[in-house]
Amino acid sequence: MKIVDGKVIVCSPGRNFVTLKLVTEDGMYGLGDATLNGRELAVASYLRDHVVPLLVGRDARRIEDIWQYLYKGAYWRRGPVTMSAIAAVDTALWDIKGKALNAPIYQLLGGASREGALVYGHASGATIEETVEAAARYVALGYTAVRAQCGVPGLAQTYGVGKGDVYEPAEAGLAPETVWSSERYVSSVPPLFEKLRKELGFGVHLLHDVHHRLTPIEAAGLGRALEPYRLFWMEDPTPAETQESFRLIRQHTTTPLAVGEVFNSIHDCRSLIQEQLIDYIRTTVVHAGGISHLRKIASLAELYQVRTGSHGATDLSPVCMAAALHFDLSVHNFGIQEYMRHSADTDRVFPHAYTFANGLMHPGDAPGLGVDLDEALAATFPYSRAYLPTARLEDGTVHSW
Ligand code: KDG
Ligand code: MG
Repeated sequence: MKIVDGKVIVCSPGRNFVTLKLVTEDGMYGLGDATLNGRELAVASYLRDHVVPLLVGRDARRIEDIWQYLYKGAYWRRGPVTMSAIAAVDTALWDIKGKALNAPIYQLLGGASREGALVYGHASGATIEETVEAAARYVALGYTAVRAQCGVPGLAQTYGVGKGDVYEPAEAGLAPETVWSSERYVSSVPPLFEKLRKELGFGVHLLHDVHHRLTPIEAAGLGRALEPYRLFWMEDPTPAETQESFRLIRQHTTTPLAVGEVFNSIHDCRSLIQEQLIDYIRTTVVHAGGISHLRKIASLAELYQVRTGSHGATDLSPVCMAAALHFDLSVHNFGIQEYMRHSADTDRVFPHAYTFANGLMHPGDAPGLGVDLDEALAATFPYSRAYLPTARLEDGTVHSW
């Protein structure tokens, strides 16, 4: 089953997406998400100019061999651009394999380990009251897990706080700069969760994302202050290039920790997992080398009772969402899946079989991924430059966010 063509489709139905479509000699095709928010065209070129020429003529059935060939053969290993490109190839090949064998991918990964994947939605608001109302709306929709983010008094704009019901992580044009204050932030979070628990009780899982903005000791203090509200997790408390930072946080708090949406390889989280410094690993299909590599991370994590909690913001396309759900349904140590609903235009461009009911999602039983791409419709939504915002402290110093 030779690969005869590889097409890179860049479109923007509400936001930018990069999709790889691999075609085989018998006319079968598979899709892979290659979207790297704010750096989309770098991955598109990596695929189009450097990877697709290497794939033509190869046997589409040899998923692991092609993965190793692209990873080891490039000499330049890891990094978000390389690993997103490899992820797209890997996902597309799993899609083809599923279609060829007439089976949904999760059946090829060992079958379902559960009835559905627990997902969490995103509640946010400028004030505590608005955020509590948004969280209550998710509960009314059937969600049993909700991430809550709130505006910070004294800061004009806070990343992670959506506008209306849609939260889009990038903004059109050049990267906007926002002002950040960790002092103002850390004192604003405990009252939010106090109010959420008062209004919603303890029957719903509550999550919070720190977006890598605190130092380890600040994060330790916040984790400790949040203990009475029993969070499902505190996410990305500090930048994780230095995996040892988490030792310090861990010494001070029992609030569960999640990290890894920006990781692209098992090497980024090896110490975090082996030293049990985290509870959830957030690596995703698209940014961490595809279904094949994510399964290796999950297997390592399983040994240490670390569970998965894959990133699933709207900048990860429905192709990635479908792949994530096949992974989530099958791996034993699944924890939770992030689910930010896509815009109506995105859903029309990427028709899909996955469904949501009663707080759980299922990838469906269509062969392969169960997601398609309407290329004619996609062509009506051309690429449009957009960036994630950046942050500076009140004195102008660039800050992690
Ligand atoms: O592209 C980056 C966003 O997807 C990310 O900042 C959103 O932190 C995020 C999350 O947890 O969804
Ligand atoms: Mg996050």
